[in-house]
Formats: sequence, structure tokens, C-alpha cells
Amino acid sequence: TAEVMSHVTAHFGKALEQCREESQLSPEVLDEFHNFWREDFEVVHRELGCAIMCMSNKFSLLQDDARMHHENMHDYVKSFPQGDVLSAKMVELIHNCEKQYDDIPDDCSRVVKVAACFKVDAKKAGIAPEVAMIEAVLEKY
Ligand code: BOM
Repeated sequence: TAEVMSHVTAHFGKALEQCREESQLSPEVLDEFHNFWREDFEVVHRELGCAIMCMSNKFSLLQDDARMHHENMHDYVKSFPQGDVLSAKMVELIHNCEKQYDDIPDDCSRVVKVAACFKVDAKKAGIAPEVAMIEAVLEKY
């Protein structure tokens, strides 16, 4: 659900500042991670892909090939309130997007395409959070 996704995003987003330098993601492109979900934010910058990869690695969500670690992602999402209602869907949506862009050799470029695909599909599935929902739970993490 969107409520659960707001918690996952709030927690995941805390890793952005740890990753900003190495990913070269400028605050002008994305200042706070939760703006990822804004209607007018375009998920297109290669540096955002690098940042998402770096952030994911902080929580062991990727395998050595920079693809999602299914079991760890499942457990990560499950660790949030009512996470069990979102975890399987989230893994399914991300994996479906990974399959569509598997031919892109550059990891950062591929991950940003996967993230953009995930944003579209999460909206379609009705599990994309409103930014206000994320802001309401930021202080919990
Ligand atoms: O193949 C690379 C897999 C990358 C997984 C992350 C994709 C989604 C990132 C963008 C949105 C994040 C929102 C919430 C936290 C996700 C863990």
C-alpha cells in the first residue's frame, strides 16, 4: 500500500546524504529523496541511478551484479509496519522492471531506468505514496 511505501521511502531516503558525494548527485537535481515521488520529478539522471545503487548497498538490497537481492528486499520491506502486505508486490514490480532493461551494461544508467519504470508501475498499482505521507513519517526514522 501507499502508506507502507511512505515508510519504506522515508527510511531508504535517509541514506541519500551518505551517498551524495560518491554518486555526484547534485541537490539541484534532487534535494530530498522523497521528492522522487513528485508528479513533476523526472527520473532520468544517471547520477540518481548511481545514488540509488549506493543507497541500496547500505541495506544490502543488491546482489554482486547490481540487481535486486530478492530475499533481502523482501525482508527489508517486511520490517516496516504492515510491510508484509507490500513486500511481495514490491519485489515483483522491481524485478519486472529489471527484466525490461537487462541489456543496459552501465549499472547507474540501468538502475535509473529501473527506478523510473518502478515509479510508473507503482503508481499504476496504487502503491505510490503522496509526498505529504512521507513527510508525515520522516521523523520516525
Ligand atoms: O536493479 C536495480 C534495483 C534497484 C532497486 C531500487 C528501485 C527503486 C528505487 C527508487 C524508489 C525507492 C523508493 C523506496 C525504497 C525502495 C527500496
